[in-house]
Amino acid sequence: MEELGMERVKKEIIPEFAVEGTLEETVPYGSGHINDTFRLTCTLENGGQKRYILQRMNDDVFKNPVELMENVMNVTSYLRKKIVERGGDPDRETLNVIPTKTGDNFLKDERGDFWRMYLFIEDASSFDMVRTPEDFYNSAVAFGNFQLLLKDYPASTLHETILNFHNTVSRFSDFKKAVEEDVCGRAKEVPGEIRFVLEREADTHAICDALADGTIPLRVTHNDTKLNNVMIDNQTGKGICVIDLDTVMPGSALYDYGDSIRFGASTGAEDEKNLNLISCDLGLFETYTRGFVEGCGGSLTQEEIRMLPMGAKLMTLECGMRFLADYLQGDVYFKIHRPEHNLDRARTQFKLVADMEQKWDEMAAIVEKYL
Ligand code: ADP
Ligand code: GN1
Ligand code: MG
Repeated sequence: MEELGMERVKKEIIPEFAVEGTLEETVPYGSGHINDTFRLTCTLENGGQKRYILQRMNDDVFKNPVELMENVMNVTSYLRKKIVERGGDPDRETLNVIPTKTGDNFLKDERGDFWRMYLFIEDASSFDMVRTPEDFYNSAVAFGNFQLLLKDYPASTLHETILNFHNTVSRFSDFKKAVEEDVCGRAKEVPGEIRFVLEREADTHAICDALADGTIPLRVTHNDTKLNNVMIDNQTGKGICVIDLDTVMPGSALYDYGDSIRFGASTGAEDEKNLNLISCDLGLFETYTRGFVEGCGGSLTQEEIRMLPMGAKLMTLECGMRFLADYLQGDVYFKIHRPEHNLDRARTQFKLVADMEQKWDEMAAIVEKYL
């Protein structure tokens, strides 16, 4: 995708959307690795303000933005109904798509880029690090609850926006291919990291096999449950809204649980360079487990609960493989902000996996309590 000029965004993109009031400010926003996000502030005639989120969808990552937006529209209108039924505020508790002036749910601009707009969720924040265990607990309840709300959603009507997104077996084979092709000649710099992944091939089958033989059920899941994909209400501290719905697809509860642990139960940032600062905090692991099981409202099966530690380990290993593969391929998928950014990210993930392996019995004992 091409670089974005702010003037072009203001002149050519924003005027196409049905925003209220006069545009005052447009700023790049958030720290997601995939889309280009902007926050818009408009002044209303009555002197009030209205804010929006504008995103250029990443069509290198999402090959079919039209299908993606179909998923987003269908899932958000389903959630809206459920939220209204329970007496909630659908303008804050789910994403709301702002149409274009011609009534479409996205804009395809002259260059072929895809854009969409959401109502900005006010009085709420998303965090890149766990501030307090309460935040992490509340995010767990929100992600668990998200899955519960979508329990009866007709999964077969969802498009698979990224094929085999959390299929760790196919992720492993993609990784091996990236090592073999070694298009940038970087493999020789990272033999230890590559070996770390290759030694764990057997593990990559655990969740795929359990899904295939029916040991655990296929569900509608979020699949990208990083802490910064949930909005925490500034007043109540509760997880008010799950955002970043691009990867809502059929999956396993273990994916949603595991991805949150990988990001939020780490004692350091995803891209921390000092690996001595990285470990899996078992206090946070337990806090999240409690919140997620509660949020799922009794819908998790005993086998799913038993396999939660495997969810945490495999989502972490998978993410590490993806970061390292991207490093080997020349940083073409995840946004990077410095050279070796993806390598640093991969290393934190492997450090976490190794730490989880050390703490395996304790992790198993913690989840046992929630059976
Ligand atoms: P990415 O796929 O790149 O991660 P996200 O959809 O997660 O993109 O958006 C990036 C960030 O923008 C989020 O982490 C959040 O801070 C902010 N954000 C996204 N949507 C909204 C919204 N509707 N209201 C307020 N903030 C939002
Ligand atoms: C990406 O979009 P964002 O930043 O929430 C990625 C996730 C990774 C995550 C790692 C569509 O999430 O799968 O786990 O980065 N999203 C996609 O931080 O690939
Ligand atoms: Mg995000």
